[in-house]
Amino acid sequence: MTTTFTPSRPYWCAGCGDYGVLQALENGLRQLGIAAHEALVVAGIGCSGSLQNNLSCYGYHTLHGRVLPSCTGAKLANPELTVIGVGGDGDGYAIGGGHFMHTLKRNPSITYIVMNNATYGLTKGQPSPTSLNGFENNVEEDLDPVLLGLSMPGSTFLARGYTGQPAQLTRLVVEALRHAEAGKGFAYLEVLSPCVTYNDTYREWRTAVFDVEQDATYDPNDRAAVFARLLQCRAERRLPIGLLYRNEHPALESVALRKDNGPAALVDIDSALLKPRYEKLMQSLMR
Ligand SMILES: Cc1ncc(C[n+]2csc(CCOP(=O)(O)OP(=O)(O)O)c2C)c(N)n1
Ligand code: SF4
Ligand SMILES: [Mg+2]
Repeated sequence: MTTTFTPSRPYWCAGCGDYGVLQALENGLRQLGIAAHEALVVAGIGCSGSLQNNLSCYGYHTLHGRVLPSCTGAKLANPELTVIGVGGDGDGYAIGGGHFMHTLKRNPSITYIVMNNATYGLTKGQPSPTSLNGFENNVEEDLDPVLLGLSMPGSTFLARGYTGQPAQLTRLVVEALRHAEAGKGFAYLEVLSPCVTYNDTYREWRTAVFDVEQDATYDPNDRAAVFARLLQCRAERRLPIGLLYRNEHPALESVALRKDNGPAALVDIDSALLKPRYEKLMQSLMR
């Protein structure tokens, strides 16, 4: 494997769920034989965002809430790259919530892993969009991002894992990476990843999770049935995990890239066609 970056050791609190996510992602990349120089991990701001420092592939620590536009840009510039976004529930559903919705709608072939601990861990435990009513005086109802994803017509892959079930989590990471690698679009994987310091939910989540893969009647291809089932789970305060929804829809890069120009990162900027345009652009920037 080509090493492009020397990873640092994680600095999360002992017991933080994010260790399990790092392990599952490392396992998934290894199982699919994706080399370090073939992958880019874009991370948000938060404890979860530091995950990118612990991998040896290309990494980019973007602005708070901007994981998805950064990933989409990278994928459109170089569709051959395996692009993976990682971040927290605050990063992805609060400041980055608008990008989440539009990325589901656009369906670029990237993988997005959200470490949901239902709090802002890095800034010491404020409520996030997924915090329960009552947590730290939160007066709002908690967001279910999978239900949001189900309401978006372009959604193609919605899954949820739990760090307390590591074997299944690795399988879900592999499934998500496969979906994006096959050019089928946006693979969204939320991981219930407890923050042991500011919102220790291990005890509640261990009993609240409902593994849809253990239910032979659950059909992830039937949107209306999935909706009904997830609403029922919500009413019962259960947390469905597993591959929750799968659909087919054209991937963004298959419809948005111009055939005549080619993706930006793969274009030969010395070509007779592009060199004059490139030089003109550089001159305009130096004025
Ligand atoms: C523009 C901007 N606003 C606010 C902050 C402060 N801030 C840093 S991390 C964070 C929230 C992190 O929560 P989450 O995304 O859930 O990550 P976690 O630490 O829980 O993994 C906030 C509000 C910031 N860095 N930048
Ligand atoms: S504060 Fe919470 S989310 Fe951050 S490293 Fe510690 S346990 Fe993990
Ligand atoms: Mg969080």
